[in-house]
Amino acid sequence: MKTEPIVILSTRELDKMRQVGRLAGQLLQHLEPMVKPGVTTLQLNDEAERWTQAHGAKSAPLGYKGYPKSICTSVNEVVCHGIPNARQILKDGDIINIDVTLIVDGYHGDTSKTFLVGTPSPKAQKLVEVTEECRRLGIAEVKPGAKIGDIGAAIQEYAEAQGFSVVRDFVGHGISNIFHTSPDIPHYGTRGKGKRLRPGMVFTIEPMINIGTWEVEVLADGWTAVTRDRQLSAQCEHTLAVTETGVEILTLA
Ligand code: EYL
Ligand code: CO
Repeated sequence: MKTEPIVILSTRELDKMRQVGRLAGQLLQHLEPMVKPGVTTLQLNDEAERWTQAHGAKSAPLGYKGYPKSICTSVNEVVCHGIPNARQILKDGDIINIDVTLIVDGYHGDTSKTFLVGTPSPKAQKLVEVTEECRRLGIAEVKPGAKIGDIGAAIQEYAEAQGFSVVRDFVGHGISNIFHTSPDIPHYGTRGKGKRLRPGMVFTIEPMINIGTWEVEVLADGWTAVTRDRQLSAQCEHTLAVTETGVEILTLA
């Protein structure tokens, strides 16, 4: 539970968040054509690191709490924080979330998307579509005066109506010149509960949606989170700012 105050960003800080956010979105777009059967998750990592440096940015995950790589690559039953690996070769039918966070001028842009490798099962494709719709519905709740609980409620209602479950153990987070700060943004919850949204707040919405149980476990490496039933999980993420009238998505390419 984070206890820092929720920061309201200045116009100048928001401009830096726009710059780094767009660059993070562009990195995801750059990696997309590489996501094909036969590529390793380490190749995706190394291209992300090369591109990031070539654009004058830094990878935020690298060295964060000892995390060993530049991006997270979460395949199939991996919920989040999968670690890129030279022996992990993508195959037809996999789904893979690529999660990137860049730093430019001290500010962070955090975004992720789940990609289809070849042709996954119809159920897997539906999971990915529902996860993207969950993010869209969560973002649609963001406006001054709304409550943090409105976001999670919208996501949870839709995910569960589609027969899927919402991960509880990982949440969206405030982000600015700090990678993870207040407020927490749960992807489940109750309308009308939680803190009120105000213009200048910046945070991520990053629902993790599972086919089976919402319960996760962390593998012995200390990072990789997997579904307890080893069924598929998908995720997508944007960094957002609350504006005077609604919301601005900062991590569009
Ligand atoms: C590092 C540290 C355990 C990331 C995100 C990399 C992972 C597992 C300890 C959140 C939290 C990325 O991108 C993220 N959220 O959208 N930790 C992260 N790590 C890490
Ligand atoms: Co992220």
